[in-house]
Amino acid sequence: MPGNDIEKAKADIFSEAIYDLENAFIRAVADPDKNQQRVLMAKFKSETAPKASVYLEKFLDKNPKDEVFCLSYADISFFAFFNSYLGGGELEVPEALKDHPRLTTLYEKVRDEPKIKAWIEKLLAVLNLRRVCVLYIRILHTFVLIFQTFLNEMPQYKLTYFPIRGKAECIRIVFAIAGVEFEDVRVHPQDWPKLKESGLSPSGQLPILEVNGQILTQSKAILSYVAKELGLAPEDNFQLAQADMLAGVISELEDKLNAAFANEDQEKKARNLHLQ
Ligand SMILES: N[C@@H](CCC(=O)N[C@@H](CS)C(=O)NCC(=O)O)C(=O)O
Repeated sequence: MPGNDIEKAKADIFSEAIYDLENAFIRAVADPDKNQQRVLMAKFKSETAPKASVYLEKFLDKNPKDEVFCLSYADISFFAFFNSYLGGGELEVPEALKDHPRLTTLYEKVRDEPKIKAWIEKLLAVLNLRRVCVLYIRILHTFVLIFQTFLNEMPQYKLTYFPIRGKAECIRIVFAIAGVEFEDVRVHPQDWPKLKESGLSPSGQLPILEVNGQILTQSKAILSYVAKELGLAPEDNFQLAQADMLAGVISELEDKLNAAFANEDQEKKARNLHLQ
Protein backbone atom coordinates (compact mmCIF):
# COMPACT_ATOMS: atom_id res chain seq x y z
CA MET A 1 0.00 0.00 0.00
CA PRO A 2 1.17 3.61 -0.56
CA GLY A 3 3.33 4.75 2.33
CA ASN A 4 3.02 8.49 3.05
CA ASP A 5 0.21 10.92 2.25
CA ILE A 6 1.84 12.12 -0.97
CA GLU A 7 2.00 8.59 -2.25
CA LYS A 8 -1.59 8.02 -1.19
CA ALA A 9 -2.65 11.16 -3.08
CA LYS A 10 -0.75 9.98 -6.15
CA ALA A 11 -2.50 6.64 -5.96
CA ASP A 12 -5.83 8.48 -5.79
CA ILE A 13 -4.97 10.63 -8.82
CA PHE A 14 -4.00 7.52 -10.74
CA SER A 15 -7.11 5.58 -9.84
CA GLU A 16 -9.34 8.62 -10.54
CA ALA A 17 -7.92 8.73 -14.06
CA ILE A 18 -8.76 5.04 -14.49
CA TYR A 19 -12.22 5.70 -13.07
CA ASP A 20 -12.83 8.42 -15.70
CA LEU A 21 -11.63 6.08 -18.39
CA GLU A 22 -13.96 3.37 -17.15
CA ASN A 23 -16.90 5.76 -17.22
CA ALA A 24 -16.13 6.78 -20.79
CA PHE A 25 -16.04 3.11 -21.75
CA ILE A 26 -19.31 2.32 -20.00
CA ARG A 27 -21.02 5.37 -21.55
CA ALA A 28 -19.95 4.08 -24.98
CA VAL A 29 -21.10 0.48 -24.55
CA ALA A 30 -24.30 1.42 -22.73
CA ASP A 31 -25.60 3.73 -25.47
CA PRO A 32 -28.97 2.30 -26.56
CA ASP A 33 -28.45 3.48 -30.14
CA LYS A 34 -26.27 0.83 -31.82
CA ASN A 35 -24.80 3.27 -34.33
CA GLN A 36 -23.99 5.80 -31.65
CA GLN A 37 -22.50 2.96 -29.60
CA ARG A 38 -20.16 2.12 -32.49
CA VAL A 39 -19.16 5.78 -32.92
CA LEU A 40 -18.48 6.19 -29.18
CA MET A 41 -16.50 2.95 -28.98
CA ALA A 42 -14.36 3.95 -31.97
CA LYS A 43 -13.76 7.34 -30.31
CA PHE A 44 -12.92 5.65 -27.03
CA LYS A 45 -10.35 3.39 -28.67
CA SER A 46 -8.82 5.96 -30.99
CA GLU A 47 -8.91 9.06 -28.75
CA THR A 48 -9.94 8.64 -25.13
CA ALA A 49 -7.86 5.57 -24.22
CA PRO A 50 -4.66 6.68 -26.02
CA LYS A 51 -4.93 10.17 -24.47
CA ALA A 52 -5.40 8.68 -21.00
CA SER A 53 -2.47 6.29 -21.58
CA VAL A 54 -0.20 9.21 -22.51
CA TYR A 55 -1.31 11.04 -19.40
CA LEU A 56 -0.78 7.98 -17.17
CA GLU A 57 2.60 7.29 -18.74
CA LYS A 58 3.69 10.88 -18.07
CA PHE A 59 2.40 10.57 -14.56
CA LEU A 60 4.58 7.51 -14.01
CA ASP A 61 7.57 9.22 -15.63
CA LYS A 62 7.45 11.82 -12.91
CA ASN A 63 7.73 9.03 -10.40
CA PRO A 64 11.34 8.01 -10.06
CA LYS A 65 10.50 4.76 -8.29
CA ASP A 66 10.16 1.64 -10.34
CA GLU A 67 7.66 0.09 -8.01
CA VAL A 68 5.20 2.82 -8.54
CA PHE A 69 2.54 2.32 -5.97
CA CYS A 70 3.71 -0.91 -4.32
CA LEU A 71 0.67 -2.79 -5.49
CA SER A 72 -1.92 -0.38 -4.22
CA TYR A 73 -5.54 -0.02 -5.30
CA ALA A 74 -4.28 2.38 -7.99
CA ASP A 75 -2.16 -0.32 -9.65
CA ILE A 76 -4.93 -2.82 -9.29
CA SER A 77 -7.61 -0.59 -10.75
CA PHE A 78 -5.26 0.27 -13.64
CA PHE A 79 -4.51 -3.40 -14.27
CA ALA A 80 -8.14 -4.52 -13.89
CA PHE A 81 -9.35 -1.89 -16.33
CA PHE A 82 -6.78 -2.53 -19.05
CA ASN A 83 -6.93 -6.28 -18.58
CA SER A 84 -10.67 -6.64 -18.77
CA TYR A 85 -11.84 -3.75 -20.98
CA LEU A 86 -8.95 -3.49 -23.40
CA GLY A 87 -7.10 -6.79 -23.02
CA GLY A 88 -10.07 -9.14 -23.25
CA GLY A 89 -9.10 -10.76 -19.94
CA GLU A 90 -5.99 -12.31 -21.51
CA LEU A 91 -2.56 -12.31 -19.86
CA GLU A 92 -0.78 -10.45 -22.67
CA VAL A 93 -0.15 -6.72 -22.38
CA PRO A 94 -3.03 -5.01 -24.23
CA GLU A 95 -2.28 -3.30 -27.53
CA ALA A 96 -3.26 0.08 -26.04
CA LEU A 97 -0.28 -0.05 -23.67
CA LYS A 98 2.37 -1.23 -26.14
CA ASP A 99 3.83 2.25 -26.78
CA HIS A 100 4.04 3.07 -23.10
CA PRO A 101 7.01 1.31 -21.46
CA ARG A 102 6.24 2.45 -17.90
CA LEU A 103 2.62 1.42 -18.11
CA THR A 104 3.67 -1.87 -19.70
CA THR A 105 6.09 -2.55 -16.85
CA LEU A 106 3.42 -1.67 -14.31
CA TYR A 107 0.89 -3.90 -16.05
CA GLU A 108 3.37 -6.81 -16.10
CA LYS A 109 4.33 -6.24 -12.50
CA VAL A 110 0.74 -6.40 -11.29
CA ARG A 111 -0.11 -9.28 -13.61
CA ASP A 112 2.89 -11.34 -12.43
CA GLU A 113 2.03 -11.03 -8.80
CA PRO A 114 1.36 -14.76 -8.10
CA LYS A 115 -2.10 -14.37 -6.56
CA ILE A 116 -3.25 -11.98 -9.29
CA LYS A 117 -1.87 -14.27 -11.98
CA ALA A 118 -3.66 -17.26 -10.44
CA TRP A 119 -6.88 -15.24 -10.33
CA ILE A 120 -6.59 -14.17 -13.97
CA GLU A 121 -5.81 -17.75 -15.01
CA LYS A 122 -8.88 -18.98 -13.15
CA LEU A 123 -11.03 -16.40 -14.95
CA LEU A 124 -9.42 -17.33 -18.26
CA ALA A 125 -10.24 -21.01 -17.69
CA VAL A 126 -13.91 -20.08 -17.14
CA LEU A 127 -13.81 -17.75 -20.14
CA ASN A 128 -12.30 -20.44 -22.34
CA LEU A 129 -14.85 -22.97 -21.14
CA ARG A 130 -17.56 -20.48 -22.01
CA ARG A 131 -16.01 -19.92 -25.44
CA VAL A 132 -15.91 -23.68 -26.07
CA CYS A 133 -19.55 -24.01 -24.95
CA VAL A 134 -20.60 -21.13 -27.18
CA LEU A 135 -18.72 -22.75 -30.07
CA TYR A 136 -20.42 -26.09 -29.44
CA ILE A 137 -23.82 -24.43 -29.21
CA ARG A 138 -23.17 -22.62 -32.51
CA ILE A 139 -22.11 -25.89 -34.19
CA LEU A 140 -25.13 -27.68 -32.74
CA HIS A 141 -27.40 -24.85 -33.90
CA THR A 142 -25.95 -25.10 -37.42
CA PHE A 143 -26.64 -28.86 -37.42
CA VAL A 144 -30.21 -28.28 -36.23
CA LEU A 145 -30.74 -25.74 -39.03
CA ILE A 146 -29.31 -28.15 -41.63
CA PHE A 147 -31.44 -30.97 -40.23
CA GLN A 148 -34.57 -28.79 -40.29
CA THR A 149 -33.91 -27.80 -43.91
CA PHE A 150 -33.38 -31.46 -44.73
CA LEU A 151 -36.60 -32.42 -42.93
CA ASN A 152 -38.57 -29.72 -44.72
CA GLU A 153 -37.27 -30.94 -48.04
CA MET A 154 -37.97 -34.59 -47.21
CA PRO A 155 -41.42 -35.68 -48.39
CA GLN A 156 -43.78 -36.66 -45.61
CA TYR A 157 -45.02 -40.20 -46.32
CA LYS A 158 -48.24 -41.65 -44.89
CA LEU A 159 -49.11 -45.23 -45.79
CA THR A 160 -52.62 -46.39 -44.93
CA TYR A 161 -53.60 -50.01 -44.93
CA PHE A 162 -55.22 -52.64 -42.76
CA PRO A 163 -53.48 -54.13 -39.69
CA ILE A 164 -52.06 -56.99 -41.75
CA ARG A 165 -48.98 -57.44 -43.94
CA GLY A 166 -50.93 -58.04 -47.18
CA LYS A 167 -50.36 -55.59 -50.00
CA ALA A 168 -48.55 -53.01 -47.90
CA GLU A 169 -45.78 -55.07 -46.36
CA CYS A 170 -43.33 -54.83 -49.26
CA ILE A 171 -43.81 -51.02 -49.28
CA ARG A 172 -43.16 -50.91 -45.52
CA ILE A 173 -40.04 -53.04 -46.06
CA VAL A 174 -38.75 -50.66 -48.74
CA PHE A 175 -39.11 -47.74 -46.28
CA ALA A 176 -37.34 -49.79 -43.61
CA ILE A 177 -34.44 -50.75 -45.90
CA ALA A 178 -34.01 -47.13 -47.00
CA GLY A 179 -34.18 -46.03 -43.35
CA VAL A 180 -36.88 -43.49 -44.17
CA GLU A 181 -39.56 -42.59 -41.63
CA PHE A 182 -43.18 -42.92 -42.72
CA GLU A 183 -46.52 -42.79 -40.98
CA ASP A 184 -47.71 -46.38 -40.79
CA VAL A 185 -51.48 -46.04 -40.43
CA ARG A 186 -53.32 -49.33 -39.82
CA VAL A 187 -57.08 -49.06 -40.20
CA HIS A 188 -59.18 -51.40 -38.09
CA PRO A 189 -61.70 -53.27 -40.29
CA GLN A 190 -64.48 -51.78 -38.17
CA ASP A 191 -63.43 -48.27 -39.16
CA TRP A 192 -62.97 -49.09 -42.81
CA PRO A 193 -66.57 -48.57 -44.10
CA LYS A 194 -66.60 -45.03 -42.73
CA LEU A 195 -63.18 -44.25 -44.18
CA LYS A 196 -64.13 -45.77 -47.50
CA GLU A 197 -67.23 -43.60 -47.57
CA SER A 198 -65.15 -40.51 -46.86
CA GLY A 199 -63.60 -40.91 -50.32
CA LEU A 200 -60.05 -40.65 -49.00
CA SER A 201 -59.03 -43.51 -51.27
CA PRO A 202 -59.89 -42.64 -54.90
CA SER A 203 -60.16 -46.36 -55.73
CA GLY A 204 -62.13 -47.16 -52.59
CA GLN A 205 -59.42 -49.58 -51.56
CA LEU A 206 -56.25 -49.76 -49.53
CA PRO A 207 -53.29 -49.35 -49.49
CA ILE A 208 -52.96 -45.68 -50.24
CA LEU A 209 -49.86 -43.56 -49.91
CA GLU A 210 -50.06 -39.85 -49.15
CA VAL A 211 -46.98 -37.91 -50.24
CA ASN A 212 -47.09 -34.36 -48.86
CA GLY A 213 -50.87 -34.59 -49.03
CA GLN A 214 -51.09 -36.05 -52.55
CA ILE A 215 -52.57 -39.54 -52.84
CA LEU A 216 -51.40 -42.62 -54.72
CA THR A 217 -53.34 -45.89 -54.91
CA GLN A 218 -52.51 -49.34 -56.29
CA SER A 219 -49.97 -51.18 -54.20
CA LYS A 220 -47.56 -51.94 -57.04
CA ALA A 221 -47.61 -48.36 -58.35
CA ILE A 222 -46.90 -47.22 -54.79
CA LEU A 223 -44.14 -49.81 -54.41
CA SER A 224 -42.48 -48.81 -57.66
CA TYR A 225 -42.75 -45.07 -56.82
CA VAL A 226 -41.32 -45.48 -53.32
CA ALA A 227 -38.50 -47.74 -54.54
CA LYS A 228 -37.58 -45.21 -57.26
CA GLU A 229 -37.72 -42.29 -54.82
CA LEU A 230 -35.58 -44.06 -52.24
CA GLY A 231 -32.98 -45.38 -54.66
CA LEU A 232 -34.09 -49.01 -54.57
CA ALA A 233 -35.20 -49.40 -58.20
CA PRO A 234 -33.00 -50.42 -61.15
CA GLU A 235 -31.79 -47.49 -63.24
CA ASP A 236 -31.88 -49.47 -66.46
CA ASN A 237 -35.36 -49.35 -68.09
CA PHE A 238 -35.31 -52.99 -69.11
CA GLN A 239 -34.43 -54.10 -65.60
CA LEU A 240 -37.12 -51.77 -64.31
CA ALA A 241 -39.67 -53.45 -66.59
CA GLN A 242 -38.47 -56.83 -65.29
CA ALA A 243 -39.02 -55.64 -61.72
CA ASP A 244 -42.53 -54.39 -62.67
CA MET A 245 -43.18 -57.71 -64.37
CA LEU A 246 -42.29 -59.63 -61.23
CA ALA A 247 -44.30 -57.25 -59.06
CA GLY A 248 -47.24 -57.77 -61.45
CA VAL A 249 -47.00 -61.54 -61.02
CA ILE A 250 -46.99 -61.15 -57.24
CA SER A 251 -49.93 -58.76 -57.45
CA GLU A 252 -51.95 -61.30 -59.38
CA LEU A 253 -51.08 -63.98 -56.86
CA GLU A 254 -52.17 -61.66 -54.05
CA ASP A 255 -55.47 -60.94 -55.79
CA LYS A 256 -56.16 -64.62 -56.22
CA LEU A 257 -55.34 -65.26 -52.61
CA ASN A 258 -57.60 -62.42 -51.51
CA ALA A 259 -60.41 -63.73 -53.70
CA ALA A 260 -59.94 -67.16 -52.13
CA PHE A 261 -60.21 -65.78 -48.64
CA ALA A 262 -63.13 -63.60 -49.53
CA ASN A 263 -65.13 -66.51 -50.91
CA GLU A 264 -67.80 -67.82 -48.61
CA ASP A 265 -68.12 -71.05 -50.52
CA GLN A 266 -65.61 -73.43 -48.92
CA GLU A 267 -65.27 -75.53 -52.07
CA LYS A 268 -64.57 -72.50 -54.24
CA LYS A 269 -62.18 -71.23 -51.59
CA ALA A 270 -60.22 -74.49 -51.74
CA ARG A 271 -60.16 -74.30 -55.53
CA ASN A 272 -59.10 -70.69 -55.49
CA LEU A 273 -56.33 -71.50 -53.06
CA HIS A 274 -54.86 -73.83 -55.66
CA LEU A 275 -54.76 -70.67 -57.72
CA GLN A 276 -56.30 -72.54 -60.66
N1 LIG B 1 -55.12 -53.55 -57.04
C1 LIG B 1 -55.19 -52.98 -55.72
C2 LIG B 1 -56.06 -53.86 -54.86
C3 LIG B 1 -56.22 -53.32 -53.50
C4 LIG B 1 -57.09 -54.23 -52.64
O1 LIG B 1 -57.60 -55.26 -53.08
N2 LIG B 1 -57.29 -53.80 -51.40
C5 LIG B 1 -58.07 -54.49 -50.48
C6 LIG B 1 -57.28 -55.00 -49.32
S1 LIG B 1 -56.00 -56.07 -49.78
C7 LIG B 1 -59.14 -53.57 -49.95
O2 LIG B 1 -58.96 -52.40 -49.85
N3 LIG B 1 -60.29 -54.10 -49.58
C8 LIG B 1 -61.34 -53.38 -48.98
C9 LIG B 1 -62.38 -52.95 -49.97
O3 LIG B 1 -62.27 -53.21 -51.17
O4 LIG B 1 -63.36 -52.30 -49.50
C10 LIG B 1 -53.82 -52.83 -55.12
O5 LIG B 1 -52.93 -53.61 -55.46
O6 LIG B 1 -53.64 -51.89 -54.37
